[in-house]
Amino acid sequence: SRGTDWNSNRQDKEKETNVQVLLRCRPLTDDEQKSNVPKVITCNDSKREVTVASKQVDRLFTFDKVFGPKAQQRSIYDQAITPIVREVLDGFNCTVFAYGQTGTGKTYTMEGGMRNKGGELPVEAGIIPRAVRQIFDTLEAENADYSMKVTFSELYNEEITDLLAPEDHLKFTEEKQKKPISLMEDGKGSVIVRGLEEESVYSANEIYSLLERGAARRRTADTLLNKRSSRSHSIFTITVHIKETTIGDEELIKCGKLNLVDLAGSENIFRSGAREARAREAGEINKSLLTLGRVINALVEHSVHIPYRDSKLTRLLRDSLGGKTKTCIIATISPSAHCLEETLSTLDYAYRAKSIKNKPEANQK
Ligand code: ADP
Ligand code: ZZD
Repeated sequence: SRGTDWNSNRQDKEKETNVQVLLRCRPLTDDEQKSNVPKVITCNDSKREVTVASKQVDRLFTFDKVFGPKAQQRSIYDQAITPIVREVLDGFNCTVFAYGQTGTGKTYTMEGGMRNKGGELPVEAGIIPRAVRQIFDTLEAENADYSMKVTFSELYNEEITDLLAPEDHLKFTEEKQKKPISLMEDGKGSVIVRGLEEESVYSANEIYSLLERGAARRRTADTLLNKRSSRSHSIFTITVHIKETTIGDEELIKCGKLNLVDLAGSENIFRSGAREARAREAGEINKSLLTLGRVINALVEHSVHIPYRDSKLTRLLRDSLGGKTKTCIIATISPSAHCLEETLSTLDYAYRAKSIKNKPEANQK
C-alpha cells in the first residue's frame, strides 16, 4: 500500500548520511617562516570556518570540522576518527581519504612521523597507527573473540603494488611481483583485489612491523622513480571479524572494515591548457584521480551514470562514494600565498564532496 511505501521510503532517507568533510591547514615550514612567506589562510576551528584572502574578494568556506595549523595529531584523531573506528567495531565499513596538493600534509595526517621507538605511540603518529591501537585496545577491553586482517597497497599508473608482499616475491624482477594482482567483481557488486597478501594479525606491534615493511618497500620504489609517491595512492585496510554470543545458541559474526587512503597529490589533476597538454605528453595524467573527481561530480549532480568503472581507484572504493560505507574526506592545504591557486581548487573540490550521500549499513553474517 501507499502507506508502507511512504514508511519504508522515510526509513531509507533516515539512514542516509553525508560524506563528512574535514579541512586541515598545516603550519608554515621553518624555511617558509624564515623567508617570510605571506599567509593567505585563516582558520576558525570552533566556527568550522576557513577564510582565504585573495586579490579581489576573500572567500569563506564551512566544513564539518576545521583544524588550523596548531591542531595536534591527537586532537584530530580524538575528534574526528575515534567515532569512525567505533563504527567499524560495530560492523560498518568506513573509509577515510586524505586529499590535497603534495606537501600539504596528507601523509603526515594519515601516517605521521615516528620519532621514538618502543611501547608508546609518538606524538606525531597519524591516523593509521592510532586506529590500530584503538581497535586492539577496544577489543581487548571488551574481551572480544575476534580475527583481524590487514592489507597495504599502492596504486600507481593504474597498477596495484602489494606493499606487504613477502620478501621472496621481491627477489626477482619487478615483473614477478606485479603480475598476479587484479580486480575482480565478487558477484554481489563488490570488488575484490586478487593476489594481495592478506596478513592475519594478532597484536598492534605485529601491524607496526608490517607498516615498517610497507614503508620501507615504498621508499625503495620512490628512489627508483622520482615523484612516484606524490603520484600514487596508498591504501591501508583493516578487516575485523567479531564473534557475538547471543542469548540463544545463535552465533553472529560482525564484520567491519576500515580503509585509510592517502591519495595522489591533487596538483596532478585540474591542469588547464598548456600545462594539461604537457602533462598528458609526459604520461602524468592520473586516471584514478581524474575519475575520482568525475565520480564526485556525477554524484553531486545526481547523474544517471556514475563512471566508477573508469579507474581502479573508483572501482576499489566504489562503495565509499554513494554506497553503504561511511566516508570521511580530510582535505589538506598549505597556508602559503604561493599555493593560493591549488588551495582554492582543493577547497572547492572538498566543499562539493560535502553533498554526497551514503547509506551506511552494518554487515552481519
Ligand atoms: P603530502 O603527503 O601531502 O605530500 P607530507 O605529509 O609529506 O605532505 O607533508 C609535507 C611536510 O610538511 C612534511 O615534512 C611533514 O612532516 C610536514 N607537515 C605536514 N603537515 C604538518 C603539520 N600539521 N604539522 C607539522 N608538520 C607538518
Ligand atoms: N610517514 C612515514 C611512516 C613514511 O612515510 O615513511 S610513519 C605509519 C603508517 C603506515 C606506514 C608507516 C607508518 C609509520 C612508520 C614509520 C617508520 C617505520 C614504520 C612505520 C608509523 C609512525 C608512527 C607509528 C607507527 C608507524
